Amino acid sequence: MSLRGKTLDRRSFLTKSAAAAGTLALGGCDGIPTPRLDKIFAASESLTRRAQRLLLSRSALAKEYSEADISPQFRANGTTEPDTPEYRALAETNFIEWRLEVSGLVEQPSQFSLAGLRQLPSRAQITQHDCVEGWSCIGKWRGAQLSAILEQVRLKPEARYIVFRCADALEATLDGSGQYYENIDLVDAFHPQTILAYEMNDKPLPVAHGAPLRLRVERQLGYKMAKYVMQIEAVASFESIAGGKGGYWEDRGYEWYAGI
Ligand SMILES: Nc1nc2c(c(=O)[nH]1)N[C@H]1C(S)=C(S)[C@@H](COP(=O)(O)O)O[C@H]1N2
Ligand SMILES: [Mo]
Repeated sequence: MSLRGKTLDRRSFLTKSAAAAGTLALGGCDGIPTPRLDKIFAASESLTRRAQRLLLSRSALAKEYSEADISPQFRANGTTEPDTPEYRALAETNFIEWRLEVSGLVEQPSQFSLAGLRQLPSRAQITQHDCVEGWSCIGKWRGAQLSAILEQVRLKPEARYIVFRCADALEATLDGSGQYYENIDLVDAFHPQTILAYEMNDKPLPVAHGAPLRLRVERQLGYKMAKYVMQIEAVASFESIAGGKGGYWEDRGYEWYAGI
């Protein structure tokens, strides 16, 4: 599918330009640097060229590996077992009752069972997962292409981001802002390697890795890859969601565009 007409959030390529210009160091858990936007604007004449290059690079495929490269042990990180009664009940019955809810700026809000997702166009890919904490593992993922889901529910023209809401909270808060969530723009949403994975290494996705469904967005760091996805929402802006920065870790200082 063509990327023409898909909106690209300006922040994302400013951040990328900053990274390309070497003004942005990769953030760890603390002390996340902010890109020097003033310097980037000063270099605005080269922005168009950079933007074009970035769009091209963002439609490129992430490197794929062979079966022999698959890590014997794939580390699990963050939540490894959501502890709500709702999630436990779903897991106990093998997620038969689980439904992915797709809502927001779509013509046809829908619910998908796992069996329903398995009928959509799928993709399998062996990729390297890089966590911002400094470890990497190679795994094989199979799942429904997010583009197929979005084509089925039909995005409204105002939709610019796809938000993923997860079953787990990493931090106990009264207002729900400790709930894990993420979002990506439409360039990533329609990228062929962006899948909602229900299998890992040819087996049903284990609970530790996000059962029954987790996002794979292979051009970015691990924290973008929401596990335990319960709900997908198409939005025009993510400013009013939780801390307003686009995801659980973004609200705590990480970059919204975590390109690798
Ligand atoms: N729902 C949810 N998704 C999540 C996390 C989490 O804690 N909760 N952790 C993120 C981080 S930081 C990483 S590195 C990967 C880890 O995926 P893995 O457990 O399959 O290695 O999941 C990401 N997605
Ligand atoms: Mo991570």
